Amino acid sequence: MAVALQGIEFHRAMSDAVFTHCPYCAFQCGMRLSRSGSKIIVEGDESFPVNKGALCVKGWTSAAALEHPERLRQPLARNARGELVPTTWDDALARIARAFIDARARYGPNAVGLFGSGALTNEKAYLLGKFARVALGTASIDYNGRFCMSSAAAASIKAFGVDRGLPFPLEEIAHAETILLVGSNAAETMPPIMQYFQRQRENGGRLIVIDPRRTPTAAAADIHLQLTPGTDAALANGLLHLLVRDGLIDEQYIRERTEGFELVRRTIASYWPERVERITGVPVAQLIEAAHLLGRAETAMVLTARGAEQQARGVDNALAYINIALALGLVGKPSSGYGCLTGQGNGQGGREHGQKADQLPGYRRLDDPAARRHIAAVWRIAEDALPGPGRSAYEMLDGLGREDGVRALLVMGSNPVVSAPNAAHIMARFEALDFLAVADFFLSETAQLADVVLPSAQWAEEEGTMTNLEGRVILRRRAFSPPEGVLTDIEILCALAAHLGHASSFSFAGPREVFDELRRASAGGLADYSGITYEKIEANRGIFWPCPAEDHPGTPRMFADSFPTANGRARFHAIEYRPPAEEIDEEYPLYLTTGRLLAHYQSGAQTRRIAELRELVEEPSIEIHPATAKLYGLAEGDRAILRTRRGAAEFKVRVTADIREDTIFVPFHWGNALAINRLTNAALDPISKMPEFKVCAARLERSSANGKEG
Ligand SMILES: Nc1nc2c(c(=O)[nH]1)N[C@H]1C(S)=C(S)[C@@H](COP(=O)(O)OP(=O)(O)OC[C@H]3O[C@@H](n4cnc5c(=O)[nH]c(N)nc54)[C@H](O)[C@@H]3O)O[C@H]1N2
Ligand SMILES: Nc1nc2c(c(=O)[nH]1)N[C@H]1C(S)=C(S)[C@@H](COP(=O)(O)OP(=O)(O)OC[C@H]3O[C@@H](n4cnc5c(=O)[nH]c(N)nc54)[C@H](O)[C@@H]3O)O[C@H]1N2
Ligand code: SF4
Ligand SMILES: [Mo]
Repeated sequence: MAVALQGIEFHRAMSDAVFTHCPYCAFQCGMRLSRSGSKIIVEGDESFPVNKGALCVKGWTSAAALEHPERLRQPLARNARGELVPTTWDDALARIARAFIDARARYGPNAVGLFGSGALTNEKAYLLGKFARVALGTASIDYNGRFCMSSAAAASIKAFGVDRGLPFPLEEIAHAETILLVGSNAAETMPPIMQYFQRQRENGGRLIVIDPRRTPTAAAADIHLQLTPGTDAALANGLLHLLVRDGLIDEQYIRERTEGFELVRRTIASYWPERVERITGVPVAQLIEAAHLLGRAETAMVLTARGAEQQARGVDNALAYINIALALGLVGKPSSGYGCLTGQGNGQGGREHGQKADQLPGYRRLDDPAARRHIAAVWRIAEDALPGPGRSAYEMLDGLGREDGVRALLVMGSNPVVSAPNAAHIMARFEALDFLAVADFFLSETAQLADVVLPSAQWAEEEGTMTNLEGRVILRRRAFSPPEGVLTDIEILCALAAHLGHASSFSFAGPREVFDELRRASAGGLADYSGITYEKIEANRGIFWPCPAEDHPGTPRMFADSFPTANGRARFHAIEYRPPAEEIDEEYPLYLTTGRLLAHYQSGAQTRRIAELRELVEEPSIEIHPATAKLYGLAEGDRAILRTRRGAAEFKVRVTADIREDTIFVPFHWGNALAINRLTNAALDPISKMPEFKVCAARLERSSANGKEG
């Protein structure tokens, strides 16, 4: 596949090269870093079994961030004139500690908040959760993974009792006869994964992609179901309806390994193909073809990503697709099953070790008395000193500066004024804070609002473990020292804890010591890391959790015999299709969907600063179908104003027949006036609290700027 192979070149191995992993996505490609003169050389690591040497353009250019001129090299604090100016670490940390103590004294412990990230190593995510509960005693902690994996995670826990994105190694993709890939543009969001789909095809397998756009991923598929945004539950129910109708489900598996199918059978009975075509726009013939490819395969997989999950019914959507995998008896069978493709570098580990509002390490629940006892003992505090569950990410951000909300906040590893939905509103909430501190490598849009900015060490400058999209715990090694004046996030948290009078609970020499405590804290939990050591990771190129003992090899594939539910069975959930939170109408007649481009990462705080990536894509465009463009009198390169009920923004127009006529797409990698999140809808899923990034109602207007250009 061209996209997957683009940019792959192998360099001669340097003897002093350090093997580490890419700073960006959950694929966590293995790479080698070395220095040649003043240049840092990045090479793909052919020996790492996941990417096998391949890197995407973001990985190839990642070292440019390390010595970037805009990199933060000393702490900043606001002076009397309101400007951010350099200061000492001692002053910066003392200011944060003072602001936290003040907010707590005035408004109570929950007025101090932490916002973490799926970009943080396991050690940092763990330490941030401990810092909230032990050093601050606050319930107010959550993280950007709420905007990312929370719907699929909640669905997996409901259905299987545990959430490990892929409960099987990636390698099995190559051996699945049919794969249903839902709302994933993997060819751009994790290009090296395409080698597995390519091998699957060489083995005679078939790929079905569900996406409102004909993406490079959809173009690589045998069947592309180009659904109306927001209609996944109807489409999934419709496929299951056909599988039942045509006798393709696995009755024995359903009987022996699952519960709750009868209600699902009754629910999907009314999703006959013509009705599903009406709702989703996918022709009946295609529905039948896809259902038969899935149902008649010996081995098959259902994989979901953000397209179906980032919706106000994202959990329902994931559950509706899981129903298909269970009804076909796929879950637990080799080269088969359900999985979701995790997004952020440590999206998986980041949701396991306690930076979530409702969670303790080891994927434990904060409201579970046994979990509280276990963790309180590891942290050597009284059980009732542990706060209860707090608010989810968007709810916390929405409450910033309010009476009962967070008044003093530390953000570590996220840029929410660009990446949160309804971002203009969120920007105003940030401005209403009494105090904001941000730890980052760069002065991100969020850091620009801060009272204190802390310069953090980057990925290649510190050690730490990451858990990739397969649940494989890997080791990022340190290749270089951080620039002078820069501290690691772990050093920052420990120093800040000392300023708050909690030095003894945060006296870690480094990440290894934090990991040792994380192992003990996770012991006996669902995500059990207690048997994993740095040495074992190095010897095996990663260890899959759960790994409950040092002589345990780890768990590459799960669910072969049972599920970690009360009775060992997987659970079906009857799902009714419901329209998106905001439907299109005369005033706002188009669906706006948002997502990613190959060359940029997330809020763009890192990749917009890299010249090669900026050259690939300088600014965002609106993707519009030619028929729609004509309707609005727009041509390629014109500027158009895009308006939703939240606001308006002006973008360049990209005309493409690869998108549905009723849908437009804008990437979210830019800030300020170009931040598409100023327009998105913050309707939240009732269970996962995931915002509806993937669908809202919009309208287009010609920009007056076009007139000038004639
Ligand atoms: N280049 C790049 N790679 C990345 C990232 C990045 O920012 N840039 N971020 C990483 C992260 S954190 C994540 S979470 C992943 C995300 O990886 P993906 O989920 O692959 O990425 P998205 O572009 O958000 O969304 C995928 C697709 O969903 C489609 N879609 C929109 N609406 C719907 C719908 O209603 N139903 C369905 N079925 N599909 C719909 C979009 O058209 C889009 O092609 O990527 C990771 N990798
Ligand atoms: N419209 C729309 N919005 C979306 C999405 C969408 O599809 N559409 N997707 C959502 C998803 S899936 C996600 S994951 C979020 C991501 O959104 P964000 O959380 O904003 O993601 P990043 O841009 O990765 O922000 C990371 C910030 O932390 C810094 N950073 C990175 N690593 C570290 C570290 O180790 N330590 C410290 N201290 N700083 C670090 C980076 O420089 C950057 O400024 O966006 C969400 N927003
Ligand atoms: S961004 Fe993801 S796919 Fe690209 S090199 Fe990094 S880890 Fe690999
Ligand atoms: Mo994400």
